[in-house]
Amino acid sequence: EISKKMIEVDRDEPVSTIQVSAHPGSRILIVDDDEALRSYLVKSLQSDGYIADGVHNIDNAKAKLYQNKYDLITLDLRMHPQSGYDLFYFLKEDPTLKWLPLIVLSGENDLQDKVRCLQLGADDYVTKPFQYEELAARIFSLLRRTMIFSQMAFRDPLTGIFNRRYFDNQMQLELKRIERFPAPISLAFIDIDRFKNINDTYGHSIGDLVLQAMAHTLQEYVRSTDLVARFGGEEFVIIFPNTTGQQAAALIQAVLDKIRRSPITEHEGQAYNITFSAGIAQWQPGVDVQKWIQVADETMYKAKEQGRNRCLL
Ligand code: GH3
Ligand code: MG
Ligand code: MG
Ligand code: MG
Repeated sequence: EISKKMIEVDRDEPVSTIQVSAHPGSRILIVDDDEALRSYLVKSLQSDGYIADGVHNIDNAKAKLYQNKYDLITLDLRMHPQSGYDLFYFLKEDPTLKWLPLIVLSGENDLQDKVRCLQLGADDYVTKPFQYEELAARIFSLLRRTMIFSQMAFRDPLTGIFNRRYFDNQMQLELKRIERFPAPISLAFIDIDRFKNINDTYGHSIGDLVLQAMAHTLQEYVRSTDLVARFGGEEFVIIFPNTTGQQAAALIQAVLDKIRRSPITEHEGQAYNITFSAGIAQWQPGVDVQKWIQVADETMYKAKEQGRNRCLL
């Protein structure tokens, strides 16, 4: 979430007291071989509300990037004996890290480096020495731009939940994570029953309200670590990390029980009821993303065939 407190600058205020609010909880990786600078940045960013990690070489940076999901990275170009460019190329070649917001910190105010970095996909370039306030402000601004962009690119405009594109990305990332840290993970594929009837009977805009309410209800039931996305028209998917198929099925069954009991939404005094059919698939070793989705989808179709209004594992 974007912090509402924006930068308040009084013209007569000394620079050291300018308040730049952080995007609380954003995770930042500082890659710099200068120990003093690195720990100063980590400490300052942490006290501004960020989660900040510092590493002194490229191998440690790669390890960190696989362990955690970062929102931004600052990269020192001159690291001995390595060149920051090596990590730069690595980031740009990995599809899951390619768009990670990147600020280059360089010891040299070198025109060629600046142009090269920005052309290769750096989002910003700061020359050492710099004031912490300037870097903090650039980090703030870059995170804000990234958040606005990802809201547009990865959210479904009707329901506000994640879209298919984000879901596909996350599925890839989750499988990568599972390879390193094995744990159960499950997927739910949910399709509203006879949704066409809702549109045909009450109109498309009531259909839209139902979809919004459905997204809201799913979101309400899952944990914050679960990911709800709109897969297509009246189809929703949920990724359940650290969850067995049985556990995911129990949760979806609870949602189904709830919407059987009470209307999904009300509008101008009229209540609307729906049911859905769901298929759950726990991931199995050797199964790729496409196959995993296919298994959940086929299970959902079985639920339809068996009379709808049910959840199958
Ligand atoms: P089943 O139980 O077999 O799933 O039947 P169904 O009617 O739900 O399935 P079908 O796939 O035939 O119909 C889905 C309908 O969802 C058709 C389409 O018009 C409607 N739909 C898709 N996206 C939207 C949307 O954004 N808003 C509204 N109101 N309707 C949508
Ligand atoms: Mg250096
Ligand atoms: Mg459908
Ligand atoms: Mg349907």
